[in-house]
Amino acid sequence: MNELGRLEDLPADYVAELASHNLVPLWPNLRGVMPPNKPRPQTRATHWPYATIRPLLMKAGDLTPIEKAERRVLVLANPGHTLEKMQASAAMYLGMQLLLPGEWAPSHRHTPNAVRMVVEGTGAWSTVEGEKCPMLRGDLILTPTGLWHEHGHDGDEPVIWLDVLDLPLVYYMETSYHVESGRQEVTEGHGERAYARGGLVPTPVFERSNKAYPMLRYPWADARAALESLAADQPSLEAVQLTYSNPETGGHAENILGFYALMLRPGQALKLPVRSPAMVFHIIEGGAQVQVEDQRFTLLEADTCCAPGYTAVTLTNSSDEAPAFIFIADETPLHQKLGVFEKRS
Ligand code: 1HN
Repeated sequence: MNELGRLEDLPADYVAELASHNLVPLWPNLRGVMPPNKPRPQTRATHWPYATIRPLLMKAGDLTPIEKAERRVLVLANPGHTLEKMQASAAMYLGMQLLLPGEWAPSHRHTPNAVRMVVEGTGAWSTVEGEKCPMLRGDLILTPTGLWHEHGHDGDEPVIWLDVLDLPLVYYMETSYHVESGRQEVTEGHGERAYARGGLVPTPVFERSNKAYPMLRYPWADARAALESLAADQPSLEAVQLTYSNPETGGHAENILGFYALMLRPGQALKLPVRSPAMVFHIIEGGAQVQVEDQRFTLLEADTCCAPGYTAVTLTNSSDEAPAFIFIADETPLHQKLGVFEKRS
């Protein structure tokens, strides 16, 4: 491959004159924007232990009342993107949110898509477009683009959850904004009841659901039972994994990011294929080693880590006796829709 000319090879007054006309020579930058054979991700494999986050988040509870925060969140920022950008990867934002008993995070809607993975505590709820969703450990609750959502807490202990948003992408596209409102009216109907069994969907004798997002809450009790059942049914299945899907379309639950629940059998090591999307791993139950090329993290329950795309990742259950349950978020739907999805091995 040819060595291309550098910026320093050009006369400084020429470069300055170009800049004064809003012009830039391509060749000194060409390899940077299009490196040979594979991308050079800014995303770095990063581990955020829950034991580090929790006390700092509780301190935020002391320091900042909910009225002054609206959403009391510590952002899990990837140092490869610089902390100010608040990105876990190119398209993914992660935050750990605290709601204290009696608090209310007011209703709003926005263009970025979000999900919540509940980490600890009971008594909190999210009302999404009129549907009141209880928040229990391991539940996944969707707040897709444009849907009203607010969080409240009738319990007596702190509730903490992990927010996953496609904010970096939506912000980059200059399409990110929000709208506020008062309290929502709670309406009838719960997607997780209507679509309680995979493969059996409500039949449109009169009118088919016109909801773009018919299921908003995916209870952990159901996801866990489905994983156990899949593992028992297929003892030789290597990746015991479920996709959180839209039960009407069969596609991904949201448009940009993909969400999955994975069960590692006792003692299992699972080598994932090398693929283009970045990934996030969050331990719901148990513990796991996450090996990202030559880096190795030991994840305990409620820990979170991320891996850039185009890297080899191996997940190993830390226990020989009990399964480990992992929540995964990735950029697959985005890559597939854009036609840049790749699997290398
Ligand atoms: C948001 O709306 C929530 O509703 C949490 O709980 C985190 C981060 C950026 C933008 C919007 C929420 C968010 C957010």
